[in-house]
Amino acid sequence: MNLTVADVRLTPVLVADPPLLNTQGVHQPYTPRLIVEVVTADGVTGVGETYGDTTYLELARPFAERLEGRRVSDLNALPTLADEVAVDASRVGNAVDVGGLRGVQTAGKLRLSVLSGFEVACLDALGKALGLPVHALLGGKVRDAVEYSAYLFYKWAGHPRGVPAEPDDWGAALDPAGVVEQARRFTERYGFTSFKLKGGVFPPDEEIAAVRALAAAFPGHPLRLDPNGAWSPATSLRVAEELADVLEYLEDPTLGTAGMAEVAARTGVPLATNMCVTTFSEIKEAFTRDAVQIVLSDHHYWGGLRATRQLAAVCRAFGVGVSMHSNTHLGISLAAMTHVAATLPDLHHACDSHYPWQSEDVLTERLAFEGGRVTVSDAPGLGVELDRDRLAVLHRRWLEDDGALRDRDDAAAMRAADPAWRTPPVPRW
Ligand code: GKR
Ligand code: MG
Repeated sequence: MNLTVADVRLTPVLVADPPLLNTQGVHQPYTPRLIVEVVTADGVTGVGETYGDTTYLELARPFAERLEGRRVSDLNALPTLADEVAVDASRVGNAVDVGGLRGVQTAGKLRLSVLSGFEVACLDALGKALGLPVHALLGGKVRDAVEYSAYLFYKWAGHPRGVPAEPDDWGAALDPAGVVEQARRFTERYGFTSFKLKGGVFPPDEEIAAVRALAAAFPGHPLRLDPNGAWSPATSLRVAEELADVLEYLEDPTLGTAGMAEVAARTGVPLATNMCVTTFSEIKEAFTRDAVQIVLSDHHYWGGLRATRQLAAVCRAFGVGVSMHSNTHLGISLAAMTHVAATLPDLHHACDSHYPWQSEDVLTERLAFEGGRVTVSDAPGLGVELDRDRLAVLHRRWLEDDGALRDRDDAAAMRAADPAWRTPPVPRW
């Protein structure tokens, strides 16, 4: 068996995305992702997926060159390769719109996000070569299916008039009734039983009303609200107090460890984060100050599936819960998330996934949610197959784009509807 990497293919794509609202603006009609293929000397191909914005591509290209000639089993060498890849630090700030939603953006984090796509591709190739599923390479699954939450968004019916976009059949959700209707569709289509609402879009009282409406429509079901740090500690405490009886947790109500610690000290509602703790170096202060009770891991931030397991171990040591965050992603990432989640013993909250919002994919067969769960594949590797025709179509869209959509920019997308829109101050309320 020859596990040497003979070829690496990088294919940036633009994927249709509905007009989902968040505190910084609205999703663009198409979002960039990068598909990574690693081919061994024996002709085994492994696939991975990560962010596709320009800054990530600029790192992925030299990373791919360095990977050739190494073995797909040399996973511990990947961080060194990532460190060798130079980052033009002055460009890091360009990702600021979305970077704000992914925590503080740094060159080191960009490298880890790029690394994650290659690690997943190497694991997929290694699993295929050995005839083992990725979860087995991580030590084996402890569950046969992984539970996901319905990820609810305030949403327009369509992208602004004149903006080229794919239509979607979710309709608008701009008030409590619309949010409940969206949640019903999620349960009908996918069987989800826990719900997360992306907040920070409307004044807090409107979002409190939406969560109250969800609690009335789905009594006893786990509910979360995530304004991406749009509130001051005082507002966060008021929302926590008003929703204490129905929230499973409040996610990133306010920005920064100090603010999160201030809120956590004065409410019994657990606080979760994918913004305050996004790197190993942020853990010590946040955990010792008891600023967060649940860390939402994301293998794209943390540097891959094995790093996600390390994070879970640290969380366990501190008695902090762990679950999973998601940005817009395709089926390769959902497969990777499911494999690693299947191996985490202390996963007690449903994971987040944007996947139901993605009508397009690069796989021959979409992953399915049944009863809100994705079955853990026991097929070799990730258990997914690339659809080259679909990949070519989505890549062509990227090639034909004039550059406007190649970097996610939710504020720019919002300006198509409201030319006066500026990224709101923090805290917004
Ligand atoms: O897709 O609008 C979005 C989300 O707000 C995303 O960017 C966040 O990173 O889903 C994420 C979150 O939980 O904060
Ligand atoms: Mg979040």
